[in-house]
Amino acid sequence: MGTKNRKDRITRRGFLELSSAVLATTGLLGDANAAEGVPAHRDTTNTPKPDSALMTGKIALEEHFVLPESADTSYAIRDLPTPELRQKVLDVGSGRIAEMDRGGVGICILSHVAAGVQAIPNISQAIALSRRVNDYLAEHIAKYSKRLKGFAALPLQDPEAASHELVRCIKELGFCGALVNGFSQIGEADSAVFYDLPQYRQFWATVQDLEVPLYLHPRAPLTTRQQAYEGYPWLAGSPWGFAVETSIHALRLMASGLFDEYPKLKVILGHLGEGLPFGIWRVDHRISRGSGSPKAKLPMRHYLHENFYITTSGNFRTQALTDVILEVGADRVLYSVDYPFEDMAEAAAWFDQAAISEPDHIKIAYSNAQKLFHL
Ligand code: GRE
Ligand code: ZN
Repeated sequence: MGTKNRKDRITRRGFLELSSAVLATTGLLGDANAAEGVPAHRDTTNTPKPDSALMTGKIALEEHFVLPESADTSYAIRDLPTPELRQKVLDVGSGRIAEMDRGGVGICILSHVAAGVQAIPNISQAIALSRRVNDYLAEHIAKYSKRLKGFAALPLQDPEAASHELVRCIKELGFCGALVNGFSQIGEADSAVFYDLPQYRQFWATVQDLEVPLYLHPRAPLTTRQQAYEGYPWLAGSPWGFAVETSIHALRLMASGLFDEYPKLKVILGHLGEGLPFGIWRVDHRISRGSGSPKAKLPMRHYLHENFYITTSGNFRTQALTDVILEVGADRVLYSVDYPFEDMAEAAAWFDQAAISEPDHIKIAYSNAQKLFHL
């Protein structure tokens, strides 16, 4: 096995030079024909230095706004720490478009900030808020319909209401799918309900029937359930807890047999897969050695490959991106920023120059998203 031996010999320093060759020999390099007919996307007209060329026309899908009346509530993100960030997340207009231009992003699919509707224990309030969020989003993106699209916020406190709201958002508001901020608090603040549970099967049936993806976005664990973070409460949020919460939620969905029942479901994970591409082999390995008995028929990695898409949001690291491409293939990786928590220009400065093949760059930047969302 030449490929294996060669990979084993790669040193950290040599890795970037060799990564394209490794992708080619492992069959993960994109088909060069995929690039045919695609317009030139490196806009060099205003940029004398070739290495500062901005790749334009990217599509980004973990990009957040906040409902004005929610900006100062506990169910909007607790850390809107600066006035600039607050102003950026409120802007669903020209300021946001200017930021997209700075980062070479042609289209953003917008979603409400975490934890949003998921953090409203009162069921009728959760239903009302999701309608308000979705109507507000539809009204604002209509003014920039070529640049801004929407993901539905869903009141998963009531699975049937969530199904109805998703249908309304797709069929009446023209949204691209849904973005859900992790588990829902239901009835009381100290509750965390995950969507592998039986009461959500009908909801998932609706998602599959509509043929739209569901973005499983992070939220932090409840403060009452942060024992391991004691003394380091900030670790429970975006630096680490986000990935822990979301990867466990995704593993619960896989292990429950959900994707055996609904094999066409499409779930999107951000932040280069919340650690799962790196860890999934060991999960299956330990299961195969008797540590665990999932209800699912197949190894977890099968579902990660077949039912998940992974975005680059807030994880601008070529070593990690290369691992994701090697694990799930470039056809399942999509560009994203995580604006305004991340910077459009910084994300582009990394991605546009990342040492991956040209066909993979095109797939991840926009062509995978064009296919997935029929854009
Ligand atoms: C996110 O939406 O992913 C996010 C937040 C808050 C801080 C960082 C972050 O909602 O990535
Ligand atoms: Zn986000």
